[in-house]
Amino acid sequence: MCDLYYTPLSPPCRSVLMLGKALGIRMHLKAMDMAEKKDHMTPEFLKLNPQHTIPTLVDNGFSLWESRAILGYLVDKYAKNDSLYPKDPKKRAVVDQRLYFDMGTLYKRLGDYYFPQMRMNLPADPENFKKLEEAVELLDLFLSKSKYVAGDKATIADYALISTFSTLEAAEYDFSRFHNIIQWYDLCKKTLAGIEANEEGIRLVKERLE
Ligand code: GSH
Repeated sequence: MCDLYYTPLSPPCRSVLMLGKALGIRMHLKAMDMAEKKDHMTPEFLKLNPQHTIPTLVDNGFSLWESRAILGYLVDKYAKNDSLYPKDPKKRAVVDQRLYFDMGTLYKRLGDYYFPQMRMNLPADPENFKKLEEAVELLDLFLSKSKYVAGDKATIADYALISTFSTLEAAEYDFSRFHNIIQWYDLCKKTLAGIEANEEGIRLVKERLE
């Protein structure tokens, strides 16, 4: 049995929730209140994760954080086959590239642009918007070459990027000109197992932004 420390508001947490659902893993969900109660700064939680971030997974005493590392671990340990995280070196390398693109470029730029506006009420920064736009263009380019983000089958990179992208949508980012992304997003909504676990968090994000 795995414990998952999470909040549905957090995109990295939602990718793990979706994958856990897809793989049918029984997870003991431990909701964290970081804003008011600072659950992530308690001595008990810091023992599990000194970096005090969520998601944090604890699998039979083995504690792991960084959502994309958790996604890979869950497939390696619990999936029936390696389809979502191929063992073939080149296929896995492409999945990893997309995961690092999500973490270091797309999600990073989403945060750089939106978080100061959402959390500190600061005005939008046009330079950061340009950088975000460039990252979305790259995602669209990747998707001009394959149905899913790392090939013609869904992988954990789709789980990571769907949670980022659905957050952009919730923030009313206009992606109408990115036709490959629109096709992929529709395809994932129809075919990505466990995607329904994204819904509660997206609803909460939208409520916060109203
Ligand atoms: N790269 C990390 C991942 O993908 O897991 C980011 C995790 C992260 O920053 N999570 C936020 C958090 O735990 C919530 S979205 N913030 C609290 C903190 O950093 O103290």
